[in-house]
Amino acid sequence: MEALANCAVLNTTDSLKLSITNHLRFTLGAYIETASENDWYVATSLAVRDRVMERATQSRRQHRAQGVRRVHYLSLEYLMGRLLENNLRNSGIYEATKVALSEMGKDLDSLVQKEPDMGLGNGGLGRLAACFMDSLSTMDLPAIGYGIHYEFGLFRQEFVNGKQVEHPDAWMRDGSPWKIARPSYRQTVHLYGHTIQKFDEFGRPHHEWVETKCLLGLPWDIPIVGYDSNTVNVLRLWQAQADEDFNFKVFNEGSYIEALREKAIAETVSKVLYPNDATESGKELRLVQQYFFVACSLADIVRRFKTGYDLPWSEFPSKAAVQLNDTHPAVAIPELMRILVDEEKLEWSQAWEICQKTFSYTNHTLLPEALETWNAALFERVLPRHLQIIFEINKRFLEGDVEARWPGDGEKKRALSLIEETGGKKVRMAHLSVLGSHATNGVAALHTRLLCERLFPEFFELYPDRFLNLTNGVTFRRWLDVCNPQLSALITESIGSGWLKDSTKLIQLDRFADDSSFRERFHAIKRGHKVHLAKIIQDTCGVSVSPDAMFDVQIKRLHEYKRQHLNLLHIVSLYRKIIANPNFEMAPRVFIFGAKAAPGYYLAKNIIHAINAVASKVNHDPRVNGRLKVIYIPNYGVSIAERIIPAADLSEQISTAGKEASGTGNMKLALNGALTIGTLDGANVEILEEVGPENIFIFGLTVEEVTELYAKGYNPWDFYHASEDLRLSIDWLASDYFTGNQDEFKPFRDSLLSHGDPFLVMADYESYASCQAEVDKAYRDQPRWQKMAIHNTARMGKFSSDRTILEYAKNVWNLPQIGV
Ligand code: F55
Repeated sequence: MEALANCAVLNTTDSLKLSITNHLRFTLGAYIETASENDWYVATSLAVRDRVMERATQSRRQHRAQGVRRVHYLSLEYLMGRLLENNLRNSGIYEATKVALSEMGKDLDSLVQKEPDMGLGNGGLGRLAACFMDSLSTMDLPAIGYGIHYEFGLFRQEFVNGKQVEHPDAWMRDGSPWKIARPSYRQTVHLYGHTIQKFDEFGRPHHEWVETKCLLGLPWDIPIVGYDSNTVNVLRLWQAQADEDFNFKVFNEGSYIEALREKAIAETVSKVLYPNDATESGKELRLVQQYFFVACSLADIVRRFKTGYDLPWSEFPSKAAVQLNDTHPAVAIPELMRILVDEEKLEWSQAWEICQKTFSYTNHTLLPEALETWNAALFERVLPRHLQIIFEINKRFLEGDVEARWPGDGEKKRALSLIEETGGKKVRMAHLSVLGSHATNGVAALHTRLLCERLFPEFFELYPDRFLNLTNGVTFRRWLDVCNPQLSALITESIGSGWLKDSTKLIQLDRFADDSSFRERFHAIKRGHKVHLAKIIQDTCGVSVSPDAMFDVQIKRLHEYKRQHLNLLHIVSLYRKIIANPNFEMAPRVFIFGAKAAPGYYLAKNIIHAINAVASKVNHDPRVNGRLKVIYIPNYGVSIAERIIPAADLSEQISTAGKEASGTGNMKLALNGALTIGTLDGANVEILEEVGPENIFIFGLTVEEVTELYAKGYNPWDFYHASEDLRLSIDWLASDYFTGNQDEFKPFRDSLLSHGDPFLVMADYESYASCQAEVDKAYRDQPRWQKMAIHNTARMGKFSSDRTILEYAKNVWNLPQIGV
């Protein structure tokens, strides 16, 4: 691999052996003969890290020397998963390391499993940030990711009697070989207090934020290794610490215990990730988390600007782009204004221009309950100066651009205001984000259209040029090369290397769909993964499944809009038909679920229980006779996804049209040769365009039909009465058959009937069930299915996050690609 030629000597088997044994002996103080598997994992990771750090330093030096613009990705979440295997494969030393270890009697593939997942995110948004970090390094773009060093990531899920129970995820209890503390870049953050107006020697007023509480932020750096590239960017995560000086006074007063209590409170700020993936908690600690990491990150960016260059502030945006991953870091906008106006004494209008040029914002949801707002009184208590700044931004906006465009129009002002006035004042973080940025993007074509038409119609009218679409993507390294090395090797053998870095080349695989010997090899790889997953299922769920059955997979957060319950109703219907007719013919299917529910989301938890209850009946009913299995794999996350995705035959993407912004699991599954059954929602629309209607199963209402149905008055009972199949399934599920208690799934049934079925499960059921019958037919024609699967893999080139990130670089950040 050419990119590594300059340090080839470090990457030989002998050199790796020496490094690993040195780390075992000198870093870990272990005897080679008795070192634990974990010691070997740590020593191997450190040996890789040494090689990577060299390149991280070089990248930083190069970026600084060239004075290039950098992107700073601000995200509350990074779902990184495991790093060792990814870093080995990306840096081209996987094989050498495997040999080095095996010569010392160790198996690399079992060592990599020792690594705990770095699960610092909820779902798609957090995993997208991780894919973007991989693509930024691979595409040689100068970038830093900023986030929070959570002590506890997303909770670990367990089932007790079929119900979800949450446990803390202590991912770094034993430390992590990948993170490096950077105490010299520690930052101080202020919170609470109040503001006072003061005057300078010319009688000009300014604001001071006083009597604040202080927190320290300690940065931890994680190197991000690109594939076949020498660029190593970093992910910098902030850990909250107590300010020792602040506590010193209390110590002196003899309140030792009191001082330590303060310290413990300070450290709660980076303690735990909030486990909600679609509703805002409105909790003070969450706001403090947001501001803490934003303030640390901006101070870090400003420090680099001030020490690295001697340029006027007007040049700040030419050195720094800042991307807001949803509204969660949007407090960065008033924070940069505070720095520029209060500390650097810039004029407001100049500061505002700098802000808008610096920031850009990605929206990830249209769901009204997920749009972040903060109670103004709470906001004022935590960040009094920032609320003042937001009011000032709003005043100038409403009296300026809005008044100029729609003179005297109070309705337009109410719609566009940064402050919602009904039911107590609230700060609308999405409006703040659009206004404080030069670009706002949606994450799939359909989503961006709805963003402009429905979520921000007035902003779109006022500033149409600020909106753009950037369809999501996923990194083909982790989601094909690492998780499916067999398929990766087959592709390289067939079309040559290069496709992992230039995904447009993947289309060359398309013609192999007609080659029966290729099809056999493709199928054998899929079957191998199914055998492997069957073993995992046996070990974790105690159920045996056949690798020759269709593996039908729905893996994503548990949410009503994603409609896992639509899937379940269809399963119950099949179960009923099988029992009613012992000769009922169908291709044997294993329905596989993986999903965590937010701990406070009562109905989602009821649905989980229902799936598990149906599973335990179906899996033990002899009448089913091998035709049906239902598996709920506990504790879904990145690493288990890497096992499930290569083994999937069918990918369930069945959200209510208009609700799923993009989806990225849909892309990973299709890339690994699963066929999609899906609605015309999110990126499914674009997947359909790429694979063609003959290679996908589309059903259900379109966005326009959904709107029409709501408008004319939706009554789920109409569908209940019209379909005997649906009626019998729901009533059976809500009976005492599955748990012995007929009220157990009443919340589930009520949500679909008496509570109005907000996500149109009933309305889409018939269309879904008949589409599933088409799937069954297609699967029974194996040559046809294999061809479709190969077309899916071959036609996924568009959905590489490299393509997405190059679009951001060109259309939003104006970033150059810098080879190191
Ligand atoms: C996390 C915290 C809060 Cl407060 C709200 C939402 C989330 C979250 O995890 N959202 C999320 O994952 N959104 C998803 O983003 C993906 C990447 O753009 C999309 O593909 C997906 O459609 C969207 O639901």
